[in-house]
Amino acid sequence: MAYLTILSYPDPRLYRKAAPVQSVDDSVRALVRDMADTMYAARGVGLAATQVDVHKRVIVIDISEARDHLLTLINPVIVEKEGTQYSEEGCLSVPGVYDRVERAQRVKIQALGSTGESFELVAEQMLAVCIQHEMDHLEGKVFVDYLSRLKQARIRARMEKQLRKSVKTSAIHPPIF
Ligand code: GNR
Ligand code: NI
Repeated sequence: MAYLTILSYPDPRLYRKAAPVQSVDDSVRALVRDMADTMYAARGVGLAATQVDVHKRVIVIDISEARDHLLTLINPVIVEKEGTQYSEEGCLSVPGVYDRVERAQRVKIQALGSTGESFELVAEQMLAVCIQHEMDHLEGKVFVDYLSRLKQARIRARMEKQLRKSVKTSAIHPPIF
């Protein structure tokens, strides 16, 4: 198992645009495995490579209750979208922050799976929200960017305060490994 470090908002590396995967080879499959391990350990429903500082168009998602339905999306493209829905979103890169975001109700995407096969998928509700949230990460966008300037400023201040706190505690209690 390999756990990757998840970048925290407002890290500028979250604003980089990811490049398409040229070929789904063993190094990409190893990245998918490490991202899945990291997502499950962090109890997230999705993770984009951008969040672990790898700027390639790779996403893992698992919205199942049993956490046994891994969906891998490589180079995903939205080919159709319709309707609107609002839901409370959270992000592993912005811990503790949840807010309402507008998304398409239904999306049809085309992507490659972990064996390099091309497939289409129609998603609605929660899965559609998750796919749009993760695809935003690949474009260098975080859900916080949709909130008001005031909320963004508050979230930044809170994250910076948390960072200062963790820097202080790690100085007092240096990590053992
Ligand atoms: O774990 C996550 N939960 C979540 C809840 C509502 C909408 C989107 C998400 S994705 C998030 C994991 C994450 O940050 N993925 O980028
Ligand atoms: Ni996220």
